[in-house]
Amino acid sequence: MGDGRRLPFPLPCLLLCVSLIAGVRTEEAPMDTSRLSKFVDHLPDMPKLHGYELVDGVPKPRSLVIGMYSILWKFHRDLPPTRVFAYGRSKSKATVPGPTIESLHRVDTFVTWRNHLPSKHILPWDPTIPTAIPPRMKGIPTVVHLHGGILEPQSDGHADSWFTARFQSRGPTWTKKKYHYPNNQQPGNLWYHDHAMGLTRVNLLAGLVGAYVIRHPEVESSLGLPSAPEFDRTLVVFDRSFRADGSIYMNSTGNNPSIHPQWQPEYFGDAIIVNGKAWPYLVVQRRKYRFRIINASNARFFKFFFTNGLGFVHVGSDSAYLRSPVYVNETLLAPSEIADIVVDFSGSKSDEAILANGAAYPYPSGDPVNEANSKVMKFIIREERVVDSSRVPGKLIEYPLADVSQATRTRYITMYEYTSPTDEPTHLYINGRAYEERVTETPREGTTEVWEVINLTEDNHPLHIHLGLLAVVKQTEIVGLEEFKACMERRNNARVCHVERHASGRRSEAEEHERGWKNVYKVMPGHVTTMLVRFSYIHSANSSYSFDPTAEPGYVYHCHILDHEDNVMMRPLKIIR
Ligand SMILES: *[C@@H]1O[C@H](CO)[C@@H](O)[C@H](O)[C@H]1NC(C)=O
Ligand SMILES: *[C@@H]1O[C@H](CO)[C@@H](O)[C@H](O)[C@H]1NC(C)=O
Ligand SMILES: *[C@@H]1O[C@H](CO)[C@@H](O)[C@H](O)[C@H]1NC(C)=O
Ligand SMILES: *[C@@H]1O[C@H](CO)[C@@H](O)[C@H](O)[C@H]1NC(C)=O
Ligand SMILES: *[C@@H]1O[C@H](CO)[C@@H](O)[C@H](O)[C@H]1NC(C)=O
Ligand SMILES: [Cu+2]
Repeated sequence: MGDGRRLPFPLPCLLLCVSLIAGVRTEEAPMDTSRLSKFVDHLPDMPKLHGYELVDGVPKPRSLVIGMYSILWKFHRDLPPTRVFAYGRSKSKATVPGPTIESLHRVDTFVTWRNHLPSKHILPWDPTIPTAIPPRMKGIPTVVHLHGGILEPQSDGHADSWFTARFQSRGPTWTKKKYHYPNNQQPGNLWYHDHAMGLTRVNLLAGLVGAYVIRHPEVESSLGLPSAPEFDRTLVVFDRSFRADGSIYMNSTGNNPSIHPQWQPEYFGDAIIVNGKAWPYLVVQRRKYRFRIINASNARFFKFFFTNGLGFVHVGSDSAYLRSPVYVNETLLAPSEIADIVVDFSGSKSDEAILANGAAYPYPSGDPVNEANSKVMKFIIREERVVDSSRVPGKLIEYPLADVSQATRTRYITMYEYTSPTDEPTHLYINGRAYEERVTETPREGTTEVWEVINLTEDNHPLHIHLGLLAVVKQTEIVGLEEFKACMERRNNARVCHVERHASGRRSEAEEHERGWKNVYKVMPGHVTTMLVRFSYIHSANSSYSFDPTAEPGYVYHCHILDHEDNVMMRPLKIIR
């Protein structure tokens, strides 16, 4: 930003904060994970928890208690057990990722999330970015966000609604223990993960992630997609680095250590983990499978493809079914995005298919993939033919897109990255504003707005909006980028800087499978991305939510590269009526 608007750096780091960087061994290098054999561990299925109860065959609401525990987890046959933080119904049942919660449309699920974590973190963190720090540093702040959930603010897992073990310390906006998930939105794939202020990246790295599916049998069964549990699988994918003793490696030195002793702009791990195992394998039949792939990496993008040429079919995005299936040979998944795909192994010419990754990191301009992170998992395809009565129908489910002309207003959302004199990123802000500054995005319930998202950084930032759903209209290259950027850095006002004149370059279409309503969209650098943002359900014409969306503490929207979100590419979002 220009001089007039230079934002205060967070607290200078005194000696104290060095001692706060908790429980951390100092710089030992990560091990070379490429030494680990690939495809030796069988792909686990995470435990399933039903978010409903059947009473005389009728589904009824259910209350669950899910804890967060410090446990040891085997990520690979040849790696010693790793200390992780894991979700589960009890310590002995806790897993990484956590149990998959299966809920039914219109049947309430209640979850009391309990923190049983010790007082010291297993990973380094950074007290100089805005961070939840409990009194006397006792306990690890956590709060659970259901990503993709359309639900009340009190249950949304607001970053400042954190709590420590036994709810001893609570963040400033903490309201209640038992979260309410009404599940009265469109069927689809969600995931839950930690969202504590300034700790999201490390709490997820430690293992606090899990899948959540909302099913709507009346609507979905007629589609005929693979649906038996054996053929409808959730894959939670993330990347991690390890030390030779099995512990998770995260660099404890920041890229600007005199400003932020630990924070780095992007975490990348070299081992690719699927459902808690590094490069696992799965034996499959020669038939169709549905895979709901959740990218739970901090910063790694994945470009998935099969080495034996098998294609796949997108049937859903990260929030909803697509209107019709989209056939592709590769797909790019940003952090926190979800791909809902069908793979038909019956046409495979070989008896093995390796799911591979070809995305540079950081994406799109970083290092090419290497031997280790270019492979994800292996499918071993049985030889014998089987009868497969599932299908991919020509039409899936259509949720109408609003027309831009019906939008009630336009907002400009600009992404800025700030650097130190050594040109290393120090922090990132949306609209040049710190998270604590007063709320500026106050959409009205039931409306659809146009958000013009302007990326002035060099990275692709996956934008995620709590409560709302977004649909990309167009992406327009900025012409005269340097002039526009210089103006924005001085004035921080897109209209004053003539955004319409600059947003006149080449237009690129959203990928076909990303044209519907979504939760996350990858915002291209140097472009203005025009999106519709809708604050109502998409499967019903009712413009009111079933809860009060105006309640405290409100919502947030943010970049879903967790290292950016933590420092602090996140802003409050307050719904009005
Ligand atoms: C950790 O980060 C620091 C600062 O960016 C860097 O100098 C160092 O090489 C990193 N360590 C490893 C093992 O990558
Ligand atoms: C996928 O690859 C196959 C074989 O290379 C090709 O025939 C097909 O057209 C490709 N499909 C798409 C959607 O690109
Ligand atoms: C996974 O999500 C992370 C963070 O949102 C993102 O940086 C990464 O590119 C994503 N990877 C894939 C394969 O989508
Ligand atoms: C964001 O914009 C910058 C320039 O303003 C560009 O260099 C960068 O590539 C953009 N990021 C993405 C993901 O398009
Ligand atoms: C819309 O939803 C609200 C909240 O659930 C409900 O009170 C209202 O009756 C609904 N309106 C219609 C027309 O269904
Ligand atoms: Cu970002």
